[in-house]
Amino acid sequence: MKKVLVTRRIPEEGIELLRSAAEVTVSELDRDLSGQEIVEMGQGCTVLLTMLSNRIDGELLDAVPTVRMVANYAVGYDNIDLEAARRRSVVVTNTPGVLTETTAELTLALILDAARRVSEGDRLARSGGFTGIHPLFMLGMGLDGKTLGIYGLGRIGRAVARRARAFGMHIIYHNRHANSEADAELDARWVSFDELLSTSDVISINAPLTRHTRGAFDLAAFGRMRPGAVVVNTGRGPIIVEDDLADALERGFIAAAGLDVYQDEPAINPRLLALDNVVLCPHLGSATRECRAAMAVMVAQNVTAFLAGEEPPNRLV
Ligand code: 8YV
Repeated sequence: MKKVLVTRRIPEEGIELLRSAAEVTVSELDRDLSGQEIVEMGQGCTVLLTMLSNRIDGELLDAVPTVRMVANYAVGYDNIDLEAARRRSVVVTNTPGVLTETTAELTLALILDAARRVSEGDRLARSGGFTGIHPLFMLGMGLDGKTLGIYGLGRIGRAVARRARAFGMHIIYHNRHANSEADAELDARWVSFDELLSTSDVISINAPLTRHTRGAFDLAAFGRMRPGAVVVNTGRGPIIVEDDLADALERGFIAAAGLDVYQDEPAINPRLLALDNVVLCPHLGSATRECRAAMAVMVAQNVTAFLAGEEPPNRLV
């Protein structure tokens, strides 16, 4: 039987499926494996089942020459050097689709929280700060009739837009290209990046991390936004320059932010930790029992298809 290394425990549904087709080793360490540990534990394996936190590059692949497949337990794959995999004829897969609605839910949670100051109010209430309501107490921003600007209108961006429409929001978006199907479905309008920045009341970042998106939200970008704007990021941390976001929040360029992803996870910029007008979530976008189980089955189906000599359903290279 071929060997599979699973670099971190995933839901049992996936492990069971894997065990029907391979000899499976699941790392028992309750933490991310280092590259060196993956190399050591991956010797003799045909498949590495990896997490977003595992950096897979050419050097690592050369050190585990039996590996023919990297099955990522995530939809995003910026942790994998696809070109290096392609050059070595290593197949790479991801888990698209099953986390779309789940991640959109968390995006709305952050939008609502940041706009209506839920977490801030929770902290205040716990620390004895609720001494009675008054007309100017903790005013936030209402969403009804406001404009949501989506940066990256892919599967997740569209699921965010559908939910936001139920809250009475108008949708604009910026992608490299307009998407006429989405325009019709969501009554959405493609705008330039500049227009997205200057006309959105809420900006939701739902793009993958690429050389085009890395660092797109810097001080200049925050400076073009409305002073009352709320920025939410459930895409990838490095799309925002965190120090610039801290500057923008401190200087009142924007009103609030909600983050699920960070530039250097799991570290969180101490300047953001110190601010009350930013909601910080520990990368929970896909963190529901249902979603993580579906991801586990999907990653396992990719592996079992590959081991059976078939085309894995979610092949990237
Ligand atoms: C991961 C994510 O799914 O799938 C992605 O791209 O960003 C995450 O939600 C999660 O880290 C899986 O453990």
